[in-house]
Amino acid sequence: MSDLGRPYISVIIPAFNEATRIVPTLREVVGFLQEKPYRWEVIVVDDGSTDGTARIVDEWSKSNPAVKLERAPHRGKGWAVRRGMLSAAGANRFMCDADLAMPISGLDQFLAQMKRGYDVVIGSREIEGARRFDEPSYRHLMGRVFNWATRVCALRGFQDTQCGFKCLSEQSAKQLFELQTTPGFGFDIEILYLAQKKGLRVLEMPIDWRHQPQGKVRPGIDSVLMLRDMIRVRWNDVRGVYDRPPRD
Ligand SMILES: Nc1nc2c(ncn2[C@@H]2O[C@H](COP(=O)(O)OP(=O)(O)OP(=O)(O)O)[C@@H](O)[C@H]2O)c(=O)[nH]1
Ligand SMILES: [Mg+2]
Repeated sequence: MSDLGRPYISVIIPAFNEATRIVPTLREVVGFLQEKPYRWEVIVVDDGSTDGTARIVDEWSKSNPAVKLERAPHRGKGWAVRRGMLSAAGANRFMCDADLAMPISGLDQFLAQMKRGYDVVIGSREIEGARRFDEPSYRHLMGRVFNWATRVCALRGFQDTQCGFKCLSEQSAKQLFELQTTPGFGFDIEILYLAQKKGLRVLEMPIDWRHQPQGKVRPGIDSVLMLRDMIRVRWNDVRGVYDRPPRD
């Protein structure tokens, strides 16, 4: 049941040069959602892939109108997710990495927590109950150091800000992504910072995580850029950037 009326869930997949991963991912995600009693849509946001990702998704959307392609100029993951979140129609909006490091069946738990009244539910690889598979230990260590730096510099209260699986209600997606300024990988911190600032109910939920090779994040340089972005978030706040009244 995916073609009539307003979706209960929009699954937003940012995709940059994902031609090899996007087909198995769409197969899994669409296969999972097709069994559900609720309406849904999948939005793939491609911002300038050069490997034919957009063409593949376009083909899918011809045979399945609930799969949509959004195209944008290249600006980074953060801006792609923003585009998807703000163009979505769902009552719940779920961002989902194209590598499906969390099996899509985990979506059920997110929706169950949203039903309990949370505004934002974020997947976590660090809190009790999370299970990580196949991750090189240097990568895990880098993640822990980064999360520690995040807590020191910008944002307390979360063990894992960077997980690529997060669910927001329609209202919180609009409220937070409207205010987003970070185009790259640091956007998660800004969104969570804003969620705290606006007093939203956020749950950090343990997930199963299977490390996938050929990731897009370059651990060294991207960590530095994200640290710069989180300092910028603090500076934006001081300057009142986040105090703008919401648009209608
Ligand atoms: N549209 C768009 N998507 C991007 C961009 N950079 C990364 N992504 C997407 O963001 C998601 C996350 O990238 P991954 O390759 O999973 O990152 P990773 O290196 O595995 O990082 P972890 O999952 O945290 O271990 C994927 O769906 C990418 O295609 C970008 O510039 N534009
Ligand atoms: Mg990944």
